Amino acid sequence: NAVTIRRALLSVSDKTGLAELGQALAACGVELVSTGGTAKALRDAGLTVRDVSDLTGFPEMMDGRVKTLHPMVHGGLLAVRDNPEHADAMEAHGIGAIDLVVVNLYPFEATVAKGAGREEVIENIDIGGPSMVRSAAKNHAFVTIVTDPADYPALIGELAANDGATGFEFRRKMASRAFSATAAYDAMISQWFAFADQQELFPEMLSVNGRRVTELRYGENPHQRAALYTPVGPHGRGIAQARQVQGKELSYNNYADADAALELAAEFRGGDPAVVIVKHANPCGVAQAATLREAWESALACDDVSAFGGIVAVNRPLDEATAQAICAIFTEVVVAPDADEGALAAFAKKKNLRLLLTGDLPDPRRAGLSVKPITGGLLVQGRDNGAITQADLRVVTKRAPTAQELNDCMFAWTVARHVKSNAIVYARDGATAGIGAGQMNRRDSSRIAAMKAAEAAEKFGWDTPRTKGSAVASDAFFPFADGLLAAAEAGATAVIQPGGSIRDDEVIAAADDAGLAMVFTGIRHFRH
Ligand code: 93A
Repeated sequence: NAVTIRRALLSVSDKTGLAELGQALAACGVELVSTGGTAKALRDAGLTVRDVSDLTGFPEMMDGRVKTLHPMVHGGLLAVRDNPEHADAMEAHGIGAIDLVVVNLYPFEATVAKGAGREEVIENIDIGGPSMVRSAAKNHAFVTIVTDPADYPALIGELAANDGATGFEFRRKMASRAFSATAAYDAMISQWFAFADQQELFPEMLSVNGRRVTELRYGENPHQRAALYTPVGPHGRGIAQARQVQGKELSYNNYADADAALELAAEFRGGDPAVVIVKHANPCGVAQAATLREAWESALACDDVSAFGGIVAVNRPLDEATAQAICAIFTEVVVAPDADEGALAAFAKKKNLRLLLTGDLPDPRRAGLSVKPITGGLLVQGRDNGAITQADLRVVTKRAPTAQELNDCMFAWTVARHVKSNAIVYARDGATAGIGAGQMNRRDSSRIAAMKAAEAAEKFGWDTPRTKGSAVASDAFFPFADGLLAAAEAGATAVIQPGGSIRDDEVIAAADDAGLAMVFTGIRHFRH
């Protein structure tokens, strides 16, 4: 897979590092072919260069609009070297192979930035450059493409290490960068059109990064415009692809909440029947039981006040009994992999309720990116798909958790990663007993969760809140013992948390004093 570079085509607007690169290539015996300005710069550096017009048999014409757009160039770039028909075509037309392309494009962005007029901007839409970049990158099995002067040293290093050749891995990496470069270039052009035409920047602006599925009535608030997009390129199936069986049009907030509910329900993919109730992007009740119907009752009992107007997601096809129970309270959206005839009939009576069928639930551990806009930029990170099993837990207290406590710990931990930080989740017997979300300190989350559990006990006439004998999960370490003590006070007997605080010793001692069993996960799940 090593390809020796015999002929290089250089055509660069940014001449940074060009002379050094030309010298290095010439030293390897590479024939240099160039367009006007690039050829001049190379000759000024004392190098021998062949003009591209000599190669094509055509002069550079029409103000340079047509320089390299020619079969002598693109045939030399695109030919599959080990394909006999391609070789015959090269032979028949006298096309010579081009092994290396060094191109950087007309400075479109800088031209716009300096406030140039429309004609000058249009003239700086590079056509021949991106064409060569794409031809070379497509044929990276044989051709090396470099689009950024910052990569010249790496190219020189690659040639030095391989006796004037490049390896496949290098070519593949550079091809990937090349397509990123042309994609970003076209994105800039598309955005300039949106501005230049004085169109509202929205939503044409996003047209290069995604496909608009539908415009939504409004965004998070009525004065905000909004739309649903699906990314260009490969992506899984999720809420954006769900089939809406009935109900009112989905709103922006419905999509966001339904997504949060689906993501948590997906954690129970293939497990016992599970029900998730979400409100304002946080779960307010989650339970697993022998049937969906029982799981629904148990999830609802966690915080039935918040569940009003909530979003429900389940991990298996909905049946009639569960559908009827859900219909008994006001629910905005129901998300399920599927629903049987009886369930569909039950929901049909609630005209406004939106029912979304997703098919197989997404893999909760799949890779992917999450993007968050900040002033003047975007923060991009990998999905939080880190996960642990019971085997990864480290017992840090004198008392080890019982099997029941361990199960409750894992359940609480699974829910906690889907709760906004600071997240505290109490769980017992496969159901959340209290959830504290989004507080600025962990002790408050702990207290709120316990308060909700106490309210539920009062309402449902239980002798003790479900936090009694529960496990409590914290999405990040307890920095002080107070949050943990608040949990003990609420009746928790087991704790699951990442550990890693400089005061872990204090926290562990407090847990031992309170007779708690505590495990460390070694991984945290902030969600801001
Ligand atoms: O006007 S173009 O779109 N037509 C072409 O055929 C063409 N070939 C190369 N622009 C073209 N280029 C661009 O010229 C390259 O992408 C590079 O940015 C620039 C280099 O021109 P020069 O060597 O004359 O400075």
